[in-house]
Amino acid sequence: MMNKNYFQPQAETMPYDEIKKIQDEKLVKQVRHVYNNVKYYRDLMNEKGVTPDDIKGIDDLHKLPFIKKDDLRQSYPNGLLATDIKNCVRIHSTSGTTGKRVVAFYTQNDIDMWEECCARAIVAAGGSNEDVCQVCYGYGLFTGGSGLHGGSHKVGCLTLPMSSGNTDRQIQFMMDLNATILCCTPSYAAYIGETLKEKGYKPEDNTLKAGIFGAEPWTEEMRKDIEKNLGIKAYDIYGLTEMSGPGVAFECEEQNGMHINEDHFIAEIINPDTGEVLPVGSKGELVFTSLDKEAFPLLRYRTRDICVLSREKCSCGRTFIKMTKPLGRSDDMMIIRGVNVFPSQIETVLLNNGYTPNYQIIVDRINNKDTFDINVEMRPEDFSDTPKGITAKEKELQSAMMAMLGINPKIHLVVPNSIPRSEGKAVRVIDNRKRLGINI
Ligand code: DLL
Repeated sequence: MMNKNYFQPQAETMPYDEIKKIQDEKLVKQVRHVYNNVKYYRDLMNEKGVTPDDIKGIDDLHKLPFIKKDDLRQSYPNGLLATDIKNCVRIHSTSGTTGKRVVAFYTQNDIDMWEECCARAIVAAGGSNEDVCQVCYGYGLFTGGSGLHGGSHKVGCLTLPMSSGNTDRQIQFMMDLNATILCCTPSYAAYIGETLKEKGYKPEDNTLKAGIFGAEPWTEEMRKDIEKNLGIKAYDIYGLTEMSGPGVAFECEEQNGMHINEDHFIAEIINPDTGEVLPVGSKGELVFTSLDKEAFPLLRYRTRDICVLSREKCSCGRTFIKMTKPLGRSDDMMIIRGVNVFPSQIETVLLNNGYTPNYQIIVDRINNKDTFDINVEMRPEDFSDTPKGITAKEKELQSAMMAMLGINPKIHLVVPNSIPRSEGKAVRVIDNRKRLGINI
């Protein structure tokens, strides 16, 4: 094997039969842990007539019930917790389909495993303890900031915990502290690239060498643009809060699909309509089972991300299976400015505030920034209001949306009955980012 850098070479390059053996053993243990500690999932297993004794290894995985976003909503906040809450050291959270968010719990071991996954991604992008890693994913409930931050620590990089936003300050720190690795959403990376250009910097003026970008769909064209404007190699990283956060899968130097950390997660592809398991190489919905998580272990979680898996040999020497970028979703979730948004959340806010569910969401990407507008039909009492009064109502609704979604849409109150009614399924979302080739 060529001399490559891996964070955990033994795990990352083990032959498939060893991976399978590890998955077999861990799955048997994990099913027992979940069955014994999570009533909600135990009931699902009982309903399906399956017991832990039926699961002898990954060939039996298909016998287990799926778990879906809706199950997480029903178990809010801690119905899927598999350990005493006193063993937990942190939570993160992401949007649910309506008002209730998903809350993911972590023990210290869960955090360590997650950060190691992120460290693998950083090392695969050429990172070492000589690097300066600028983390401008959001910190807080979102997993992006903490995940890459923890990974950067494990690698021993000097970590710049910038969080997102304040682009002038990002650029100042990047330049003054000689950042070498940039971690953020691809659209923010593109925006930083544009801003640098506007300020008169050339790509060679910065010390960056690599970027680790994910949390939202992006295209190969965007990758080329970012690489050119920043003078770096841009790596994709994938993950979801339900499985811990970023680092479930990461790109290596081949930049051709992301290796899934198979010693911690089992990946399956299913037909989203029937739930049937499809062979490797088929396009379908990605389903994950977390093998090591103690606090919030999910068995057969349906991600709703559509992708293809491949076990082709990779020139980087890693043996973990690869996934393509998500090629779309099997539900109506949108990712706007890196934040997951469901139309049902918007509907909940409208109904809670006395509006009818006649609305239209218009999303676009202009100068690498997502725009987010919602047209809403006025309530009868708004209709006779003055322009100033209407602006105040729009602001009020915007605050309510912000509280639910975590991002600010622009609200436009429009006259009643002006939003086209549909005879079939209402067209609630107009996502103009599709014209950029983004797999929404
Ligand atoms: O977005 C975790 C993350 C943070 C990943 C930072 C990468 C970097 P959630 O907020 O729970 O978690 O959103 C998960 O985002 O199901 C995908 O639909 C989408 N997603 C994540 N990574 C990618 C990617 C984080 N590289 C949802 N490309 C997932 C496209 C992505 N979509």
